[in-house]
Amino acid sequence: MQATFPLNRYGITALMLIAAIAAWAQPSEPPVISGLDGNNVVVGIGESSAELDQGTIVTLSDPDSADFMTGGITVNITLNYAPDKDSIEVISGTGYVVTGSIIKVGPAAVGWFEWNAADGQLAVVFTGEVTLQVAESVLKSLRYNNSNVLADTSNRTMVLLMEDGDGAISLPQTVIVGFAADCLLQSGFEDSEGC
Ligand SMILES: [Ca+2]
Repeated sequence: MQATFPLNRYGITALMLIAAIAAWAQPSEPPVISGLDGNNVVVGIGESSAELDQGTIVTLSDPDSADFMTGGITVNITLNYAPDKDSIEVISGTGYVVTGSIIKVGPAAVGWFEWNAADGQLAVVFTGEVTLQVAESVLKSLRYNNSNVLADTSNRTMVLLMEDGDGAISLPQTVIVGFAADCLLQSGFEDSEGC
């Protein structure tokens, strides 16, 4: 006797329902960021800021998230954070513009960012549809600022995470920011950072 699964009037079997629920519950694959982790960034002499993306240009991929809506990026300064001097911001880039703290694609606001000085954290939140290309441009544009470079030239460590809006988080990307002004403080000192 052949085993049969009960069919309802829509022809949906219990197994089909289980498969559909399993597919729905399948966790998202995390976004993958390349070209950022391990960067050694140097704020030049006479400069007060630097982009976190240096050398190999940062790239972003995600096998299953198309719009990054409700996702975002955080960057935490985890070592030598100077609350009264340090900040990180998003500047305008390819495919989007920043107006104040709002990220716009054309006339549409697709996200915002905020620097939290108490925690030393930049939060970028995507509230609308953000393509892979625009999200990648935002990663490229991230900029560290220092309001008094000579006051504290300790290397800053910062850690970036990206969430894809579907519940998956990238691997942490660590960037070190140093200061060429260190060269001025170390007479005759010369190193690979361009002193
Ligand atoms: Ca994903």
